Amino acid sequence: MAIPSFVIGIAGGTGAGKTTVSRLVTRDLGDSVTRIPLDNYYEDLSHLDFEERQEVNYDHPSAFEWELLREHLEALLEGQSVEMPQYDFEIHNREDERVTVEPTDVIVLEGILALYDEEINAMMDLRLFVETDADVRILRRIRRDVIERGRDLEGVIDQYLSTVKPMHEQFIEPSKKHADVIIPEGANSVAVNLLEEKLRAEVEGDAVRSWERGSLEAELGEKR
Ligand code: UZR
Ligand code: MG
Repeated sequence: MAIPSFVIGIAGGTGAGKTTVSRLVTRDLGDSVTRIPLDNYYEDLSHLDFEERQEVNYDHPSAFEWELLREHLEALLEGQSVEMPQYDFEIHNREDERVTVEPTDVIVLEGILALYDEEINAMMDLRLFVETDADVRILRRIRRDVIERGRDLEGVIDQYLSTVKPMHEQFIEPSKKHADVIIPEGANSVAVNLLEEKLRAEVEGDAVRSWERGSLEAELGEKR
């Protein structure tokens, strides 16, 4: 078991390419990385029936069990394993089975609101926001939900207009200000390659330097 040395958050709107970016930047890290989908921390909604669960606003911060996620990240950072919940989109609920997650060198938290919670942000070494145009995102969302998940088009459009879009504007887009790096157009190859190299250096233990978050403006100012 390892004590994680590098925690990355990847946020961005639905269909932005977060999952793709998180897979690509960690593709050579093998067992040294753990990817945590924020979706797995949707609240347990077993007390509601299916119809009620369909009405839940899954794009609002209140849909997530932040406390559990904080506990789990803290435990992983201390080198302890956690029992991570699993989420089933078909039934809009948590699965009964949890999976054991062991701490690894690199941890990636990925999801629409991955940069929303202050305490969780404070645990991250690198915060990324994947920024992709809204038209591209909705087209991808339609492809995924209608073609791959068998939902009907009307429902996807209604959900987009009633919750996905307004919540994006209210909570997701503003969380961009917590990002260290903004990646345009999802899985762009230059950004992905830069990040891959950085992560490889972290895992191999020969990262050039680590830094503290903040503005470096003053550093330059002194030398002027
Ligand atoms: P990504 N979501 C569902 O559609 N059903 C659920 O049971 C849980 C979540 C959607 C959620 C959000 N919202 O837009 C999206 N809605 O999953 C986030 N409405 O996932 O980042 O992969 O797009
Ligand atoms: Mg995704």
